[in-house]
Amino acid sequence: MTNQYIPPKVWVMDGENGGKFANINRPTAGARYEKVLDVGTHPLQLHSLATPNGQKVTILLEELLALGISAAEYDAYIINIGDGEQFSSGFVEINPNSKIPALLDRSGDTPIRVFESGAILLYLAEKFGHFLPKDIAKRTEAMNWLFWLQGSAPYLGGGFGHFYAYAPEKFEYPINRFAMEAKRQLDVLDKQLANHKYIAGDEYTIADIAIWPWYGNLIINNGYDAAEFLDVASYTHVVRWAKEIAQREAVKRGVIVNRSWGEEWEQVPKRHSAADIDLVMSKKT
Ligand SMILES: N[C@@H](CCC(=O)N[C@@H](CS)C(=O)NCC(=O)O)C(=O)O
Repeated sequence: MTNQYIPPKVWVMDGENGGKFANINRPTAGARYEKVLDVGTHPLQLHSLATPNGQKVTILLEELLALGISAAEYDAYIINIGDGEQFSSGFVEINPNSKIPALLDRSGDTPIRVFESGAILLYLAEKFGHFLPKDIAKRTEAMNWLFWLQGSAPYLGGGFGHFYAYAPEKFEYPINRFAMEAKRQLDVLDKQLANHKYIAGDEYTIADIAIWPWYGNLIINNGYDAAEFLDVASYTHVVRWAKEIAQREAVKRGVIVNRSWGEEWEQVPKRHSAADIDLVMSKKT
């Protein structure tokens, strides 16, 4: 194996390294410019984008609304991460980590900020009392898989997806390493779903809502253009689960919120009421 790169004693950022997102990446945190976030009329204010991490939250909110929980009404604003909007002072106030999704709950006396998509799912599931079983054993199993997803998805997205789809060149070593890990993860899910209807048992929970946008999208929408490369069709139990969840009305609605790409009928950049989604969905022929 040849290796041309010798790391310097101390790493310094040396211009842009190419690849998608290179223009916004810097080794520092904090706001880069002043801007106050928009505020709508609902207590729940979501600032997000329809990437898998963003879709988790909008799917859960749509599932809650589908149950008739009107207190889950929300205003959703798009944060264009390619334009660096995650670095505005207003966004950094609700998420010092500058990554979507971020939620502000203004229903109480003092607004509560919630960042990290897993924390947001947990917050909303507990606040409204749905999609997280009450039974301690079932609840723990749902939490196991929720935390599994939060720890595993970065290997799929930041590891496999980055090197297979976004890096400026195809490098064999990281693609091999992360393809192996992505397939191992798919096999973990497949073995679990062979014996369970949903990932944490017989109930649809926030664990499914967290995992589906990552591994469901990989299977159903050929995420990273890698369905063939990873032979996703061979994980038959994951395929069964992914297709079943894709049929849920709330999932169909949630995945298009804060989206500004794709077909006209799958783009709801801002959402203030159900009508915003209905209108866009009605454009599908
Ligand atoms: N662990 C975080 C990850 C969030 C995340 O990586 N968000 C990405 C989009 S999917 C982002 O905002 N990236 C912008 C950036 O890195 O500057 C979560 O689950 O909320």
